[in-house]
Amino acid sequence: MASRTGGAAALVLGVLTAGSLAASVVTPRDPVPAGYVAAPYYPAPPGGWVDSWEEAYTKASALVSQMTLAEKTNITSGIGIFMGKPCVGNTGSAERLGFPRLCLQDSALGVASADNVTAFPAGITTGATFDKALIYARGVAIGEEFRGKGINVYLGPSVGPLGKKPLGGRNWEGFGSDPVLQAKAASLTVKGVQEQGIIATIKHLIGNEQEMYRMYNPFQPGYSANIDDRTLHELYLWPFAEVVHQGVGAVMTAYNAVNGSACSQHSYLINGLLKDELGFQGFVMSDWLSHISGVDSALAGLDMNMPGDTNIPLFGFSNWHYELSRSVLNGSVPVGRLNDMVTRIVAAWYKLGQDKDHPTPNFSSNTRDRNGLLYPAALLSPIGQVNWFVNVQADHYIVARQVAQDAITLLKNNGSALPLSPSASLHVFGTAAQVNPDGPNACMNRACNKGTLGMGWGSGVADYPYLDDPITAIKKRVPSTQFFNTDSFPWFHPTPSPNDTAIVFITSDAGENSFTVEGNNGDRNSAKLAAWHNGDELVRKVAEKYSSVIVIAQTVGPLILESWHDLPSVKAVLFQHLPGQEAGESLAEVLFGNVSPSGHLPYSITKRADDFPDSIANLRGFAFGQVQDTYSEGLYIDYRYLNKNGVKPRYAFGHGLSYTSFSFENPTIKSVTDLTGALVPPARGPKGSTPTYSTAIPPASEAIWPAGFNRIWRYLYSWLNEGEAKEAYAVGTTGSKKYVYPVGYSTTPKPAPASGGGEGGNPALWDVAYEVTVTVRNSGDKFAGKASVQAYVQFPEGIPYETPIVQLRDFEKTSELAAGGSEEVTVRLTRKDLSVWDVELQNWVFPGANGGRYTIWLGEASDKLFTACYTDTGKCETGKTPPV
Ligand SMILES: *[C@@H]1O[C@H](CO)[C@@H](O)[C@H](O)[C@H]1NC(C)=O
Ligand SMILES: *[C@@H]1O[C@H](CO)[C@@H](O)[C@H](O)[C@H]1NC(C)=O
Ligand SMILES: *[C@@H]1O[C@H](CO)[C@@H](O)[C@H](O)[C@H]1NC(C)=O
Ligand SMILES: *[C@@H]1O[C@H](CO)[C@@H](O)[C@H](O)[C@H]1NC(C)=O
Ligand SMILES: *[C@@H]1O[C@H](CO)[C@@H](O)[C@H](O)[C@H]1NC(C)=O
Ligand SMILES: *[C@@H]1O[C@H](CO)[C@@H](O)[C@H](O)[C@H]1NC(C)=O
Ligand SMILES: CC(=O)N[C@H]1CO[C@H](CO)[C@@H](O)[C@@H]1O
Repeated sequence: MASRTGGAAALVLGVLTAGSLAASVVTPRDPVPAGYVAAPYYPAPPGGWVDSWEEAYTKASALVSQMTLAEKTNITSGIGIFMGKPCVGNTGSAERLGFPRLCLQDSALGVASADNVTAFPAGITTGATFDKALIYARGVAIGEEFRGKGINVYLGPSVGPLGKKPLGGRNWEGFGSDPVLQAKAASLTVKGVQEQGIIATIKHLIGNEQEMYRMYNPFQPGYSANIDDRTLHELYLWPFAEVVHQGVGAVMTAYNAVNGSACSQHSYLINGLLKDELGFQGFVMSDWLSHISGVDSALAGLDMNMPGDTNIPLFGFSNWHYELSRSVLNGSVPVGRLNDMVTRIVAAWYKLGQDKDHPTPNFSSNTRDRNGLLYPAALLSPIGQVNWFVNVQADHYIVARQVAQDAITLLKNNGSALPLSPSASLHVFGTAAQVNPDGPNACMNRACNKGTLGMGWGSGVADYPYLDDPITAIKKRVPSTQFFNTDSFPWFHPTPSPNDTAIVFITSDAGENSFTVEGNNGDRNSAKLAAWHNGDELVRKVAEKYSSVIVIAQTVGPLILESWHDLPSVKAVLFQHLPGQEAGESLAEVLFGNVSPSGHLPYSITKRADDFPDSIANLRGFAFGQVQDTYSEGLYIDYRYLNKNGVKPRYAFGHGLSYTSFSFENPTIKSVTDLTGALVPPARGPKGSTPTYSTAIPPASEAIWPAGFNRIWRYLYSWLNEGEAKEAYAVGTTGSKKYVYPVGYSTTPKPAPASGGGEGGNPALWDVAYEVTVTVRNSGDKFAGKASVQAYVQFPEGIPYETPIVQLRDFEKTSELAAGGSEEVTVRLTRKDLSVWDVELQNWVFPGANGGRYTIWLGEASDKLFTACYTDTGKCETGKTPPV
């Protein structure tokens, strides 16, 4: 979503620039390339037919049936941006019936714009742990903090962008450039958060792989991500399916378009894929200020408009609220659609138990003072207490530090340069070793890269309560450490002794396009994959003088390391990713060998940026009309592309070293559900029933302003003037004017898709087909350590589908194994893991149905697969040559 204050400003500026450029020349859209179609899909499938939601829907329909029209439309829309009350998004209420305003708050890594909260490590850092238990524990802690602040809806986690473009600005908010890593990390996060009674929001649906040109404005549509059906199912939609299967309460659409149609009003995407095929039962909200139509977005399946305004905010206008009341009275939006919208929202509220003892918000997104404007955007606003300074941190620093520590990814360690001895002579270079001298929160929305880089910028941030920086933790262990707080090699520098070890900190930042930082407009469009502040040159200079150099990167994503990686003095390279508030001790514990590093790369690091094709390596630049971002690489992103094309990366997806070594012993494979002969999943069951309400247009009186109501200026309401309400009602009941419905609009329900049937799709897709078990031994003799077990599938040869050579399907991490110690680890492969999306059948097909050997490869990285198990023979082998 757009950030606190920058979003609106940036949007307005963007409009002005585009306008003065050439308003008359701009055509509405450049053509979407041939073959990409946003097909109509109507009507919106109502929610409530899945068993696990039945109780919530029963309660919801009892409440909704008592609501007036204005109460219903009040709940589906926000009250307006910066209206206080007090979150980044706030719905209207139906107070008469005890339904409160809902508070929706950023960010994916902790409570944004609030005091006394934990700044957790970012998604990309969390993904790098490859540790399910830890990912879940972080979700629990995040959920506790959102609850403690009285929030209803957590605006996370993010799995879109998926991370196909290394330069993309918001990849760091998600968990890594692989659908399964994203899917499992996001669903464990959702589980942890929702168990605390907070509605989680999976975002952004879909194709938001770059920041530039993502937004619609009156002069230019947002870019169109053109994605074919199979690629959408097997890559970009996969994590959404998994998280819907987990029971997520909310989905946020993306700013951009897919196949030419804006995601917030894309009927095929929302009605077809999300609500029918994936059986999503919660509610769908727009991203902030991306709502561009009233009737059409409702018909397309959108349920909530955030933050309520039209896409030019602060004029007191909304496409919904009073307009939605009008659209129902005048018959353009069927009453049943509105009832479904409200019921979905109210059902999610009941499902998460928010009708019982849910705290009310006790903080303000708009100020850190105790008292503030109650309606900041209203100008003439009463003042009152807005912050109660509730400390929600508990002991969450422990899980935050554990994630930061277990994410640290040791890429290179030549000659066992690491760990360091406490008697080492250390010279530290780079401003990132120390917290920003102006304070860790000095820049609004972290829109600067100064000092330790613990998170990217934009709406996906939280305020640091403190930032434990690396230099403090290093000096605690080696007080004699010399620190050169500079990103340029000092012009006068005495020749170091051969015993001196240099540690060089470098960074690379990115964020949301509401801010431009050092020429980077959200995406890394200016810095590209080089370290910021000439960090690569700093490393080279240090490497000239010192005989032992350790490079530490705080980074949003991959960097090109080639200009210094192979210099003889560069002994070790570590990625801290984005460590959040616990950047110091977590690192020092690893540097000094108290723990072995155990993080693994959640993306590949190539030798050159153009080792990837143009559609991955480059951002789409300006075009008159709609920018077209066509996914011509299909399934082949990250390691899938590199493997197919025989391009050796510098470091492959999943790579990460330890101070010790591990062996995989006694692998076994067990068939759990026999899928022989079952090309497609068993036929789905019929949909359960959904709530029924009267379909009659409600009387105009239900939407008329109450007498003497004291309106707040620019606050968005759901009422109409008496004349307007009566006029609309007359249109609706006499049919005197007809709404021009979108092409393909229909009120006849479509047949239930064969690939659906439960939350996330056909329930049989989650049947476990095989379990693979292996004993992992710490084969070193000195250090304890945690091992990552990654399971990749290789499809049978000769099947009629081209598939990537290997694809991650499951992962587990061992507990800390003492030298010589071992642990049994089991990974699981479901029917879906062994299937491909068949675009003709519109179903998941299991090409091994008539035999055919799947190989399940196990290893510590995508290029270290030395153990193989075969589904046809049920046998396993170790010491194999990896397939890539
Ligand atoms: C995009 O277009 C392709 C090709 O026509 C189609 O298969 C796919 O379903 C479309 N996706 C969406 C979300 O409309
Ligand atoms: C809509 O919500 C606002 C904010 O909570 C409230 O003041 C107003 O009374 C609500 N309208 C209706 C019809 O309940
Ligand atoms: C603030 O938080 C506390 C504790 O979570 C909660 O009990 C309370 O209702 C919240 N609201 C206010 C206004 O204090
Ligand atoms: C009904 O109201 C909506 C919202 O103002 C408007 O877009 C639509 O065109 C109206 N329909 C008719 C038939 O007038
Ligand atoms: C490791 O260091 C040794 C000696 O400094 C050098 O000969 C060797 O090439 C290095 N290996 C790598 C992989 O950098
Ligand atoms: C370097 O370390 C060795 C072994 O610890 C020591 O004998 C030697 O004096 C040190 N040299 C310098 C220049 O400090
Ligand atoms: C315990 C704690 O961190 N309390 C802080 C909560 O926020 C207020 C305002 O920022 C601080 O003054 C407290 O120290």
